[in-house]
Amino acid sequence: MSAVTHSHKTDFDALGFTLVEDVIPRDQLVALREDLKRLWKRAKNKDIASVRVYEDFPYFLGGVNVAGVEDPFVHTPMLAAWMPSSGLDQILADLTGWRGAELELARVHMNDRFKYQGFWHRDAKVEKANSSVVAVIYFEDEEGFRITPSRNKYSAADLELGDDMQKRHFQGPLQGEHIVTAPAGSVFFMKSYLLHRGYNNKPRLHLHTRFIEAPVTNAAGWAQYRNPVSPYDFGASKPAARLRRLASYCIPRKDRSSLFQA
Ligand SMILES: O=C(O)CCC(=O)C(=O)O
Repeated sequence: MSAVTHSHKTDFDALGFTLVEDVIPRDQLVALREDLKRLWKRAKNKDIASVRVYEDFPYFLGGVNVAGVEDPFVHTPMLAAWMPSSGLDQILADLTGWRGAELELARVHMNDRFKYQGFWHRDAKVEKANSSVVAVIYFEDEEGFRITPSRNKYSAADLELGDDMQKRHFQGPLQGEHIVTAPAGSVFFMKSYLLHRGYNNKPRLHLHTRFIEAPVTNAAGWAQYRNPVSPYDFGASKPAARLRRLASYCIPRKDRSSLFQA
């Protein structure tokens, strides 16, 4: 039976996004979460090179404040085994009507002691409005992700406001934005061109994926996905610079609070 209800489909068509709950069964969720936490620990100990450390995640004490692991399927065979059997292929087919879906990006996002407040941006050009979809798979309860729906003037494909906003690196609130509340085990699907920004105020752990339309689905091949990124350069910043940056995160700025979690 498909997890997609009439209301998911209506939301996806009208807004460009929808949240599907209980995609990951409870026993799998617990095992996957533990496996991903082990991955996170290894990344903090610099055992994994293909990581993201955002500008606003300075590391100081207790290991690297890792914000993402780029090649999760290489490092967590459990996640790689789960992915093709997740049911995402059927959900994507039901929501989009695509003949098939190809995985174009997979990255685990995490963070602990700082908030994340990203800039408004699109993940695909407006030309891909109906052929590219982001799916965010939550392993912990999460709240804060901001998105503007397809009919909102900032997301609208026939206006340039969204692209302008992206160029301005804007972080403040936008009229008509939705704030996503996602329980662990749920998956948030959104058209990739919609204007959105990451935001969270609690430790988080999710798998960020992006799919494009394809002639067929080869779900078994999804776990083969590799992200061609260079290893993170841990030597690029000096302790004094990290300390200065850490201090600056205590101070609220225009359209941005301090980056310490509440
Ligand atoms: O970190 C997040 O929650 C969102 C990241 C994001 O928007 C992206 O990777 O496109």
